Amino acid sequence: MAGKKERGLWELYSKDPEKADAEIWERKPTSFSRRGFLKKTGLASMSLAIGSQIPFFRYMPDGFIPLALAETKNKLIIKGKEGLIVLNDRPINIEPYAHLLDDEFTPKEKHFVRNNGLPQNGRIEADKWKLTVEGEVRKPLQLSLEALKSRFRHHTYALQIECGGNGRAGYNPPAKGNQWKFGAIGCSKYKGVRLADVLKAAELKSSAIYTGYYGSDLHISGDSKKVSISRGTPISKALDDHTLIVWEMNGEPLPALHGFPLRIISPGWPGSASPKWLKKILIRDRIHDGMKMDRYRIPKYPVKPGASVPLKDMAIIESMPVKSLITNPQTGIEIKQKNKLKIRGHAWAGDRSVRELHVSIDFGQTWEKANLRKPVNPYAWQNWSATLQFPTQGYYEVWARATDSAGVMQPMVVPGWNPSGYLNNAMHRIAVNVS
Ligand SMILES: Nc1nc2c(c(=O)[nH]1)N[C@H]1C(S)=C(S)[C@@H](COP(=O)(O)O)O[C@H]1N2
Ligand SMILES: [Mo]
Repeated sequence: MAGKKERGLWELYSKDPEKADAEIWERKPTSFSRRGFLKKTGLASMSLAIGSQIPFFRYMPDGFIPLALAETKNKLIIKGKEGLIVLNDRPINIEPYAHLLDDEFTPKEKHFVRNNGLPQNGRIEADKWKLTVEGEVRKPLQLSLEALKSRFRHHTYALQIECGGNGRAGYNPPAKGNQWKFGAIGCSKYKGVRLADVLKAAELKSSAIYTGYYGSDLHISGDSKKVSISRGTPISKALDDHTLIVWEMNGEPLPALHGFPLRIISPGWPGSASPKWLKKILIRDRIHDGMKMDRYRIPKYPVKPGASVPLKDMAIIESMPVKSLITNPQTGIEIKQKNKLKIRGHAWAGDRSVRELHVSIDFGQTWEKANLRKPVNPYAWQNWSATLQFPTQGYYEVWARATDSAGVMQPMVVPGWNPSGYLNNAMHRIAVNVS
């Protein structure tokens, strides 16, 4: 039973969500736990906990934790990324709240950061930088930044990068690793050259089937003989017109945290296939076996939550699944019942595009189609918007659900459990209090 202590939490939540979140976790009420489900709760106690009536209470799934009671708090701050959630500071892992991703293209200040090791930032001299292309090629290359920029045609695209572990926090039992919520996704504009053009110049041998990428960051142990991460993709992805070697993000040199001076973007695939501080492209005659190639995999068949799955039964993740965010308003908004609420966000679908976006204000009983824009180019996220009218006062949640070009929809609840907590593309929702 939610006690007196929860009374008024909604009020605090709508004024100062971070403080309210902190209070929720510090109180550790017995009626619900962070990962557990609410014990069967009646309308009266649920309303009391939220501090408001709940018009569509009857549609709430059993054990459902209303969003107003289920967020986390922020402690650390990283320079240039103020206001974002710091999940880890060694290595640096930071994500924005969903409402900070409202821009059409993600500014560097709001783009998530996922580091596996220790970047050598501050020790990087761009004019001495050399990119090596070797392995299964007839003409190995060593390119300075100048050579790369002058030899190949430039392309600028808006490209989405999402960490394979985005949404990991939703899995139960929990997976090890950064507990990403919704923010490990960004879509910024990048300028660079096509990886395909560079590989053409290096002349791929017919034995070339996979790439292996190496950056200059050190292993987290500081051991210079170890690599922090080295992943790659099948050659077909490397040859895609939108797989770029980039040096510019949103019209500026690539920021240090995002891979200055060079990185690859393999858009729509787990972010781990987009190496930062790029030094070497190794063309392989087999599936790359670099550091962490055994990670970013999911079971080939559905498994029981908590199961351990042998590596031979795990498949490498390629395209990321369809997903969307509500980026405006911020969750916890308070509105008057007579007013309409304009909401908007983004939707994306890995290698696919998004065909439709629907929203619901009654816990999924009915759905309304939102306006959905086409992507500015393939692999850019798509903006959507909708206007809502709430029938009565009370606590509502707005849910958003994208459908991709193949007809695949986002699930409402977290999808199939997997040991490392990848690919959680459950719907995003915001809390709305109508008075
Ligand atoms: N060299 C290097 N490249 C890397 C990583 C890394 O740790 N080192 N992390 C990868 C992972 S797991 C992700 S999700 C993306 C994140 O890119 P971002 O930090 O620019 O958001 O970078 C990828 N590229
Ligand atoms: Mo990642």
